[in-house]
Amino acid sequence: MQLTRKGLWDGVIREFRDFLPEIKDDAVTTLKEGNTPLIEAVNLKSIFGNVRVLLKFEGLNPTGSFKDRGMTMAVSKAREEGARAVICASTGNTSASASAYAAAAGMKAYVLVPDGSIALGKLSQAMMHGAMVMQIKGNFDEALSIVKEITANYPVKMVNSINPFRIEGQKTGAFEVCEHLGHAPTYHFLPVGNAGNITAYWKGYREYYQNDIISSLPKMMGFQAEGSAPIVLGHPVENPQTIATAIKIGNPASWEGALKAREESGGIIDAVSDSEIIEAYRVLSSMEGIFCEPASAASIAGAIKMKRNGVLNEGDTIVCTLTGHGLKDPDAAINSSPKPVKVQADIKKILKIMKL
Ligand code: AN7
Repeated sequence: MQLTRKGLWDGVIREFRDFLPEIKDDAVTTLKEGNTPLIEAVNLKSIFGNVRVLLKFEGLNPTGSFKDRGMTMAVSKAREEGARAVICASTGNTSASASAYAAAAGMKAYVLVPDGSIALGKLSQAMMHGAMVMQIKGNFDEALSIVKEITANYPVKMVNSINPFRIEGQKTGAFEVCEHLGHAPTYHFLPVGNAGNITAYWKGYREYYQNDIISSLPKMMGFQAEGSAPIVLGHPVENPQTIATAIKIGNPASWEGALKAREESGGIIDAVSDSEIIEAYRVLSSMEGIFCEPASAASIAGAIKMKRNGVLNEGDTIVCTLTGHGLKDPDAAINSSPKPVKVQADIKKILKIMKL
């Protein structure tokens, strides 16, 4: 028998080369991101009836979030240009991804995160990958404006999604959905923070449509957390609040991109409450065996809300992007679950608890 390369995956830059800006091969920095599963939510029939629900589980990327698709592009491009260091402001996942890809590229990473508002898993990643982690006594929006000022004046490459290469890489999520399904879904649901991802998915769908790879486009459905919903309100939020720290953002960088996705696709940008987010988070992990982080569950919470409001019809196919892995935020998981039972190492007592 001979070995085959069946199933091997070379990362989004090489796999989707024809649809991405050119990068010299020796600058490509990849952790083989992408190729995440599109999982059918078979147990959610009680909620969704005959609406077909598919989950794009981006938590299975190398650093546990969708950010890796954009980061491979941004860091590879920075490396090609000869940059020695990258910088980002982050609610956590961007910092984890930037730190990992910078380490792989042999570059320095500087990350600015809001003190006390970043999930433990994400902080531990940035620290382990050797980034210079700065915890700002302020929120994400303040951190981002400092990063913008630094990159305007110093030779450090910005890898927030204002960097257009981030959006280019992230659009590959839409390509994969089309490849897996064989067509575009009717609706695509996403959580919205800085609105980079909804901008990127819409760009990806449009490019496949323009190239006749798909013959219809989905309606883009973006969901912010109620206490951090600037796009829904139509103005920045000074002091954003939500349990979903990843999307605790009051002044999104890609605001215009989100409006464009909504208008061109005939979709919506709406809000879900923290309790709706937590309900969806728990439903997914307990009924489907899929553990995403709270911000990711905003997409499912949005889909549940749309089903209840009669927006979704029988026969519709919807895709929800689950942007990050549940292990990123163990505190949120533990705080929203019943406490484990403490019991002595005594079989009788254990059997009693098990009601056997
Ligand atoms: C799990 O890491 O903004 O609307 O700095 O981590 O493209 O911003 C994270 C955002 C959704 C929102 N889900 O995506 C950051 C950061 C998760 C996230 C979003 C984020 P965008």
